[in-house]
Amino acid sequence: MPDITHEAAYRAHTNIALIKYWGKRNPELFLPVTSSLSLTLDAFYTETRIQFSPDYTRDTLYLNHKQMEADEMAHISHFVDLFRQEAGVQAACQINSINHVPTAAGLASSASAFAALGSACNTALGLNMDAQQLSTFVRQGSGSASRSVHGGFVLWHRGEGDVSSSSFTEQIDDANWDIGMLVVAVNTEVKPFSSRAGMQHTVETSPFYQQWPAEVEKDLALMLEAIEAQDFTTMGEISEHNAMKMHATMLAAKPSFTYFQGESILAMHLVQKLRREGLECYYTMDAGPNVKVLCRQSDMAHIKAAFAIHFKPDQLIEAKPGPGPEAIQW
Ligand code: 2P0
Repeated sequence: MPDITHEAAYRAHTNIALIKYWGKRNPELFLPVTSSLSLTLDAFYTETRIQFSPDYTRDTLYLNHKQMEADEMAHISHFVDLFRQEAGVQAACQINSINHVPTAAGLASSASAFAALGSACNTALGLNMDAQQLSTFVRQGSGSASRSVHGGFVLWHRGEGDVSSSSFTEQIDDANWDIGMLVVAVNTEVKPFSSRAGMQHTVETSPFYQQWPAEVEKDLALMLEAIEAQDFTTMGEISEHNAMKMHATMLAAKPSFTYFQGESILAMHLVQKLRREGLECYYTMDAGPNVKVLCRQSDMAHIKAAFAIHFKPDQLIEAKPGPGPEAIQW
């Protein structure tokens, strides 16, 4: 690399899985036990700039203007190393990153963070990787981040054995139809069990986990057909069932744990009630207490109004399908 600064800046959006990723077969390479499928959302994103310079003596990262501690930097530097090795460069970097996530949501997302950082590394180091190859690098920052390398509905292939290049993501549909997601932010003081630790604990101790890969395989096949047919009802039913099966594996772990909180259950009951009343919507939950309500964008206003009776305005965030990473001016 010549003796000058190389830099790039990207915006990447978070994604919510409709068929969940829960468990790694190879933790070093972030290779998942199963394939998964997600929807990228417009409402939550990270903007990141990276600058490489021979003048820097070490890697630094400022997240929301606050410098990251040295111990937290190790994983980031290891991630950037993947790109440095590919490009044959050694220069240290400075990273600035801003998370655009409503504060109340508590949805700070490693998915948008690593997708933005990986995209910026790819451009700053002149690697010109296509999205498929980039997803295999981004995956090694955080598994779910590999899905944020595309917009719309995204399929993450589990891949074969320990072959990193076989576990990539692709967009299967741009989701440019009547789809929306209401994020119900359940505030919590409780420090969550990280998803990384939670999934490992589940893989190791939950007797229900043995059934999980077969369930995902069935659900994924049906989900792909439903998306192809733009069959919202089937999509919603499968998403909700898949999410609850994932949470059931956690309840059966030893010791048992759950991300559900009181307001999470309230939100799920509300979805069921709305469905009984003829307003079609479905819930999904991830490694935290927030509930995401999959709905038709055209029903969003009605659904939000029903939730507004029980939740405060800043707890209800409307989202639409979002795009893949975009280069930005910094
Ligand atoms: C998902 N989750 O598919 C699932 C559902 C949470 C529950 O992907 O260890 O932060 O960095 O690969 O990607 C969250 O897991 O875990 C996640 P790592 P990640 O969205």
